[in-house]
Order: sequence, then C-alpha cells, then structure tokens
Amino acid sequence: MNNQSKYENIKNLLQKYKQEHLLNHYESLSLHEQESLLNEIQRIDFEKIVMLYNQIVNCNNDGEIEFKPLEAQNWGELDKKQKEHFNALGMDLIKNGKVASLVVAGGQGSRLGCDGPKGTYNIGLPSQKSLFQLQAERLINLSNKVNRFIPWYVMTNPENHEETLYFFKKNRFFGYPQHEIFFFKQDVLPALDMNGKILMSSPSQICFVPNGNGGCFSALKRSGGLNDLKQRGVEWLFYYNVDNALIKVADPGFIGYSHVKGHPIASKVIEKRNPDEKVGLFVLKNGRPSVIEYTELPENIKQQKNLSEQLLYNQANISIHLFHINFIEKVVDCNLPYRVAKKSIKTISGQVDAYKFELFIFDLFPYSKSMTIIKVNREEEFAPVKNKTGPDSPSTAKNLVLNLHRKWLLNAGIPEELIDDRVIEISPLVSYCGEGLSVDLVQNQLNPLVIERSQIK
Ligand code: UD2
Repeated sequence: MNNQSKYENIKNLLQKYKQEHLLNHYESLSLHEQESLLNEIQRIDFEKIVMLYNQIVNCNNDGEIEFKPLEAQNWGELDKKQKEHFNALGMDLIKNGKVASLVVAGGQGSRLGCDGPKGTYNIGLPSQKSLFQLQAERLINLSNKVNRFIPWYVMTNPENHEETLYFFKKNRFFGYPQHEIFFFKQDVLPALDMNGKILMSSPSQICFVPNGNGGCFSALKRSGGLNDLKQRGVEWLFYYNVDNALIKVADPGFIGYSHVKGHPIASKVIEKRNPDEKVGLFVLKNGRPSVIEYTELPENIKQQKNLSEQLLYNQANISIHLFHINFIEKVVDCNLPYRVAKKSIKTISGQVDAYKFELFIFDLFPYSKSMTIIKVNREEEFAPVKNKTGPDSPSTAKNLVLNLHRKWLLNAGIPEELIDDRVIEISPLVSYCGEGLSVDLVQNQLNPLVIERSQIK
C-alpha cells in the first residue's frame, strides 16, 4: 500500500477515535518522517487506548475486599544446617541447568535522572562498577562454583535497548559468555494527556512509554525468550530489579528453599521500615497472595498496628521473585490490570501532565493459590537506587554495599583494627555473600581497597 492510501486509511481511523491531531504536522514532514509516523500510528491499538482512558474517568473500586496479613518464613530463624541444605540444593539446580535469571531494566529511571539505562549507573563504589557489572560478577561467581553459566535474560525498552547492548559489548559482557545473555525489548504504550489525546514527542513521533515490568513475560514470549528457557530445560526463573545494588542474583538458598516448598512462585520480603516507605506490601487479598503497591495502599492498611504496636502489614515487596516455568506458561497470556500513573513528561508542547499505563509483575501472584514468602535481612539484600539524592539514592546504596562488606570481613574474623577507618570493597568475583575471605586479603595498605581476587599472588 503506498503512503497516500495508507495516509487516507489512517486519517479515517484517527477521525473515528478523535486523534486527528497526530497528523497536524504531516505536510511539513519529509517522506521518511511521514512513513515513520504512519507506521507508529499503525502500531497503536486504539480500542485499548479508549478502554484505558475510560478506566481512569470511571474508576470503580472492586467491591468488598477482605485483607489479611501474609505469613513469611524468616530466613534468619533457619539454623546453619538448614541454610546449607537449601543452598546446596539451589546450587545443584543451578549446576543442572534448572535456573535462569531475568532482570527488568526497561524502566525510564526518571527519578534518578540518569541519561543512560539504569543498569549502566555507577553508584560510586571504589571499583566504579556499574549495577550491571555487579550483577554479572555475582552470576559469574555462582557459575564458577558449579562450572555452568546461568542464562541471563535482560529486559530493555525500545528506547534504551541499543544503548544497553552497546554498554555490554563495550565491557565485553563483563566476562559473561555472550550466548548466555538474552536481551529482549518490552512493549510500549502511548502516553495520553488529561483529555485522552495521544501525546507526541516530536512532529513525527508518538510519545510511547514502557508498559511496566508486568509486561516482561509477554515480551519474553514474543521475543522467543520463553521458548529459549524451555529448550534449555529451565525450571525456575529468578526475577529482579536492575536498581538493587545488593541483589543476590539467582540466590541458591532462596531457590533451594522455594523448590522444597513447591509453590509455583516465591518472593523475598523485608520488614517495612515505616508506613510511608515506597515499597509494595504483601497481603492476602480475598484469600489470594497479592501485593498492594505503595501508590495504592489504603490508609488503614498502611497504618494498622498489631497488639504490640507494630505494623500489622509489614511484609515489604523488594521485587525479588522466583517463578516456576509452568506457572509462567500458565499466565503469560493473562490480561493483567493496567495501572495509571500521572507523570510530567516532555512532549512536543513541552513538559505536560500525562497519563502512563503500566502493568505490575506482582499482579500475577493471585493466579496462584499459594506462594513462598521468605523474610530476609534488609542490610544484606536491598539497596535500591531510585532517587538522585536522599533516600534510595546512589550514595545510600554505596554505603549499604560497603557496610555489608565490612560486616562480612568482621564475620570472617578479620581484626577490627585492620578494617577501621578504611573503605574496603569486595568484588562479587571474590565473595557472593561473605564466604572465602581471609586476613591476607586486607593486609594491603591501599585505602580505599578493592579486593578483586581471592588470594594475593
Ligand atoms: C518497585 C516495586 C515496588 C518495590 C520497589 C523496590 C513494582 C510494580 N513495584 O517499585 O513494590 O518492590 O520496586 O525497589 O515492581 N521496569 C521495567 N519496565 C517498566 C517499568 C519498570 O523494566 O516499564 C523495571 C525498572 O527498570 C526497575 C523495576 O522495574 O528495575 C522497578 O521499576 P520502578 O522503579 O518503576 O518501580 P518502583 O521502584 O516504583
């Protein structure tokens, strides 16, 4: 179909959905820009856009909901033998190729204001390592222990995909075998203005925004990644946020424990710090395991205290999940509810308030009757990098990493006087979670010191 007839068809379509403004600049565009704009418009599911906008204006609450707290197994209450057992089981599963990891790295990172993909961000550790490098090295550490690489799926968005790929290539995939990393793009949706009109970012471009981390399994399937997982014989997919500087990627203990519990999904939780902490909250909602996002938390749930004056609902979601492949296959085509967020975004008419529509990964949880929840220690597992400064910033994350490394050195019996007032960073290649450390590693006079190898030559 030539451009002219394509143009006529699209013009009629836009008139039907009252989105004619998308062609306002058409005549001033080059042939290439005209074709590109027509193609972008053809990608839009206008019926979906109407449904999404209507859900905003007619937002109805979903009737009577029964909330109950969700019980968690406290990992710290397991004894050393049990932890070793679950860890060994997890390592076995990894060794037999039953485990893969998936990082969602398609967010726009608007609060952090980083111009590149968030995974490329350097939080200021002495090693200057990026979030992606820290994650790659944790995977390499585990892979070296079982002599098998863990397949790593990296979800990007159409805007940051090429830059993410380039960053990995420039860094030679941080030593990870390229054929073990599977990059795939998530889907996008147009942003709308307050009246439901689709926004444009330039005279020839629609303002598309990523459709949320809940889009990851449909994107994984569309990209061939789900088939790749199945062909590899993977049973457990470890899912995590790119912006957690402490993430224990493919944590064997968590995987081993969840495998024994046998539920199709599992998550780590931490004690919620205070009612206003920006984390989702695990609850039983009408009897089903669910997470209520911090943006949607009813005040009574947020503030409710138990008899000992502690938060009744305090199982905070830190986006560390485990999905069984059979569960993923069962739910991959399910229609999750879209969340609408009102954000200020840059458009052809400058900075405007816009509606963005996102899918949340944890909306999959109610599709399972039960799930494994493990409560872990915040200081060992969660260092979010969300804001440029203040809480959950690169500097708070850097300090959390260095504090944890200090704790590892002390637990390894290294004398405090050898560590005091020094900045010592331990490479994930040397230690996954505090193992394999000895005093000779810190005899070095350097300060700050980065322990990059497991013995001094
Ligand atoms: C997420 C969790 C929240 C809590 C918090 C901890 C969700 C919906 N909420 O909130 O409950 O666990 O993290 O830090 O998971 N992403 C994409 N594509 C998108 C949007 C996001 O890949 O379209 C990724 C993003 O790169 C990041 C993760 O999802 O790795 C979390 O995204 P966010 O920063 O938008 O979510 P946040 O921090 O508000």
